[in-house]
Amino acid sequence: MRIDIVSIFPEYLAPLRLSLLGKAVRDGVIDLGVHDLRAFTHDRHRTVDGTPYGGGAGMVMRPEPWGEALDSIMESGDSGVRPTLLVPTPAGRPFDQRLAHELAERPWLIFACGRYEGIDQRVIDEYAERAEVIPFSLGDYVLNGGEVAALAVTEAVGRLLPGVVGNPESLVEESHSDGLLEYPVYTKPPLWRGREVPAVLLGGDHGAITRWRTEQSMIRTARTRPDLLHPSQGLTVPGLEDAE
Ligand code: 6GU
Repeated sequence: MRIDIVSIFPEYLAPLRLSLLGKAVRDGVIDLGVHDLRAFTHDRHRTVDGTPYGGGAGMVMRPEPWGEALDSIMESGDSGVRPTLLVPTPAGRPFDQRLAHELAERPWLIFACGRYEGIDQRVIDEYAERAEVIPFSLGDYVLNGGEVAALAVTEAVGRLLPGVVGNPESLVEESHSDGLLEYPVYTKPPLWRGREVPAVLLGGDHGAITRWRTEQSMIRTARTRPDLLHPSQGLTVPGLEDAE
């Protein structure tokens, strides 16, 4: 899989070269390119932002450097491959394990990491003609920019690629793989500070262990993420077509 990331803080993406993902990059499983947006400016101050038309607080990222950066990246690739352009924004589609699996099937991801109040909308509209554009959000809170989100998504997607996680069994048992949170886990010693490992896990009855784990997953999910068990069903706004 090819992954390109455009940012005004390319150093922010350095952790992608560590640990399991770093090995995947060195092994060629992930072809990673990190690009400095300011390299695509031409003025002395390497300007990437401007005041918002219509007024308001904060700054908006100007379209020209984004156009040059994305053109240059897209021209460097196989023209037969339509890239997926991922745009981190708190106004995007919630990123989840289902989307991670979907992205792991794609040949080429490009992240456009904005800062400030976001990127001029015309950039999104322009590249929707050449890529599948997916604005996404990590959750209902605000980050200063898209870099942390690009790190999170690259790790969530990268670990699903064949050969990145040593034991593929770990991908089956973990949280969200079955729509539930993972059950609690224990290791040696059997007694620590007066706290025992649940007896069922030491008993060797694998049927009983599976049933206990499923029950624990249900309890944990019901307590901390009841929304996963009872998603609000097909809430619609009358008269609203699919927006954007
Ligand atoms: Cl993807 N970007 C930004 N800037 N803030 C966020 C986010 C993304 N997800 C949650 N907050």
